[in-house]
Formats: sequence, C-alpha cells, structure tokens
Amino acid sequence: MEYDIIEIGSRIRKQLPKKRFWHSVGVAYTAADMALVFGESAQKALTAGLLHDCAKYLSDAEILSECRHHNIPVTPIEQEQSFLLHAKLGAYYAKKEYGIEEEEILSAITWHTTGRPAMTVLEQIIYLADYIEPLRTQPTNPPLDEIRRMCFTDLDRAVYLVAENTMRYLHSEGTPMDPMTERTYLYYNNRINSDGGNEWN
Ligand code: DGI
Ligand code: FE
Ligand code: FE
Repeated sequence: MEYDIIEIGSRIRKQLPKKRFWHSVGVAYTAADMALVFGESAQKALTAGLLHDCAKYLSDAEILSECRHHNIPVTPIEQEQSFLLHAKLGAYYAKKEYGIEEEEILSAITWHTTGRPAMTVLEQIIYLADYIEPLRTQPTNPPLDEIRRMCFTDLDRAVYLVAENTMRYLHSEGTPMDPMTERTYLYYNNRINSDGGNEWN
C-alpha cells in the first residue's frame, strides 16, 4: 500500500517540536537510502522514518497514561523509564491516527529504540537510521562516520556496533537497561562473531 508521504510529513511537522521533526526527516531519508541499498521498499522506510517518534511530543507521564488508556502492555522497565514507551505508543498512533496498516512498518516503529533479536531488514534500517541520521553528533567508538558507512555495507555488524555503543552509554550514565537492549546486543554479537560452532549454536 502507498501512503501519502507529504500528508504524513505535514501532520508530523505540526505535531512535533522543530528539532524532533527535522530528526524524523533525517531518519526518513537515511532509511530510504538504506532501503535502496538493501532491497527494501523506500516508501515503507520513509513512512516508518517519518512516524517513528510520532509519540515523542508527550511527557513521560502522558506516554505512560496513554499506554495504560489504550491497553498497551507495559513492562517493569518501561514503567520506570516511561520514555521507552514512545516507540510502542508511536506504533499505536501510526496505526490509529495515521492509518498505517502494514505490520512491517508498525513493528519497525515498535522496536526502534531497543531493537530486538532477529530483526527484519526494515526494523534494522529504522533502528540504525535513528542512530546515524545526519543531525546526530554523539561520540561513538568506532567514530560515528565509520558506523554510518557500516550501515550501508553490513546491517548486522552495524546493529551490533550501535547496540554496543548504546549499552556502553547506558552503563556510563548508570541508566537502567531494558532487557531487550541487552538481548539485541547478545544476538548480533553472536551473529557477527560466530563462525558456526560455539555455545550459542
Ligand atoms: O527517540 P530518539 O531520541 O530519536 O532515539 P531512541 O528512540 O533510540 O531513544 C534514544 C534514547 O534511548 C537514548 O538516550 C538511549 C535510550 N535507550 C536505549 N536503550 C535503552 C535506553 N534507555 C534505557 N533506560 N534503557 C534502554 O535499554
Ligand atoms: Fe525514538
Ligand atoms: Fe528518533
């Protein structure tokens, strides 16, 4: 199904704070380019990218109460770190408010913050584009430009590097980690470092 990208973009522009809107545009076009490289739909990538943070204009308390109100399941870590729920609530709004029907797009929005093991190509693309879009400037190891190049050559390795950097950042800040963040890291660590015969197989 084709969506009216211009219409979605115009609505998102009204809904989100200025910086968040331009971040979303950056994610959308970065994701569309990655989609072209890896044989995914650029339209789906644009749609998911524009909408991935569509719930991010709400406060943590509002996000939590919206999730409760709409019967979106909340895990203990999400209860504590409610901003994490902007991903699941965003997928809900994408469906209910923006009329997005494709589960592929909705799940890419759902998992954009923590990732998950064995992501689809579109899920990987949105997870990565969110981290590398041109307005991002966070320090990383290896440097962000190296991770950016990796995003256009090896999706699994790029996910591993982003998950590792996210875990390192959360550790350094003493921020509680969502178990899914660690599972993503372990899965992609095993995937890129396994040569077929270790304890994971
Ligand atoms: O919404 P964005 O800022 O564009 O990006 P995002 O949805 O990936 O959220 C990024 C923030 O999420 C960043 O500050 C790191 C944080 N984050 C990622 N995984 C976890 C996490 N925070 C906690 N508490 N636990 C996690 O597992
Ligand atoms: Fe986000
Ligand atoms: Fe984002």
